Amino acid sequence: MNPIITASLTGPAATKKDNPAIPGSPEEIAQSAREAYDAGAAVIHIHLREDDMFTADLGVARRTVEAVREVCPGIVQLSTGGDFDYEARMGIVEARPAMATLNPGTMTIGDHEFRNPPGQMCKLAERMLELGIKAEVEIYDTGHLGLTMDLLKKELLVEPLQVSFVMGVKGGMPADPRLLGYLVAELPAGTSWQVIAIGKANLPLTTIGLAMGGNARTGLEDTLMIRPRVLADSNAQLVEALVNVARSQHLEPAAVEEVVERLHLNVDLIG
Ligand code: KMH
Ligand code: ZN
Repeated sequence: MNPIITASLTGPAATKKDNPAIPGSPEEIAQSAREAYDAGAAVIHIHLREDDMFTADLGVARRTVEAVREVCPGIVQLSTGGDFDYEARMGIVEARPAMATLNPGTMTIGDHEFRNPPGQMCKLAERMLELGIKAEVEIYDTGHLGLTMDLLKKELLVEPLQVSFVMGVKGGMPADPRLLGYLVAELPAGTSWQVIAIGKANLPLTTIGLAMGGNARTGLEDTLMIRPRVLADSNAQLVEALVNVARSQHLEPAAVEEVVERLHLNVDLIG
C-alpha cells in the first residue's frame, strides 16, 4: 500500500533560533505546507505559531486552517498537544481541521508534565467525533496502546484507527526498532500507523517503519537536521529525503484522495 507521508512543520518546542526555516506565522506555515505537499506530503501536521511564538489561540487556528487551505491541497491536521492548559488545547479543534491529534496518556516529556487527564481526553475525542474530525492517536509508550483500545471500546474512536508511535522523546519509549514488532502486532487489523521518530532517529526509524508497511512522518518538528551537523533548509527538503527513501523501496507517496478514502475522512473538512 502507498505510504501516507505527513509533514510536521513546526512543533511545540523548537524556534527560529534553533532553525530559521521553522515557519513562524499562519502565512509562513501555509507556504511551507504547500512546499511540503509539492514534495510528496499528503497530511500537514501543524502546531500553531504567531510572531514566531507558540499559541493555542482559536483565532490563529482558524486563520491557519484557512491560509493553508487557500494555497495547499494537503490534509490539515492540527496538533492538540503542546504546553498549554487542556481547555485551550481542546478549543483548537473548533477550527475544524480534517484531522487532529489525540494524546491518550499523561506523562513526563523532557522536563515538563504533559497532562492528558482521562476525563478531558474523552471529552476531546467526543467533540472530534461530533465535528467529524479524524483523530490521530499519539502513542508514546506501550501502555498508551491499552488506553487507545479503551477509547475504541467506548466508541470514542472509530476504525480504521490512525496511530503514531512516538519514539525517542525523553520520558517516552526509546527509538528502538525492537519495540515496533510488538506495537504493530497489537493494533486492530486495518489500522493505519506511522513512526514519529525524534532527532537523529528520524531517518533510520521512519525507514524501518516504511519497510514494515507503515506510513511515515518528517518535518522540522521531528528533526532540525537534514544530515549530521547540517540544518535542514526547509520542511520540503526533509519530505523530499523521506520520499526518496520510500521510492528506494518502490513505494509511492499516497495522494490526498487516497488518504481521504483510506482514513474515511470527512470531505466537508478538506480544503
Ligand atoms: N511532538 C511529537 C513528539 C502532537 O502534536 O499531538 C508528537 C506529536 C503529537 O506531534
Ligand atoms: Zn506535533
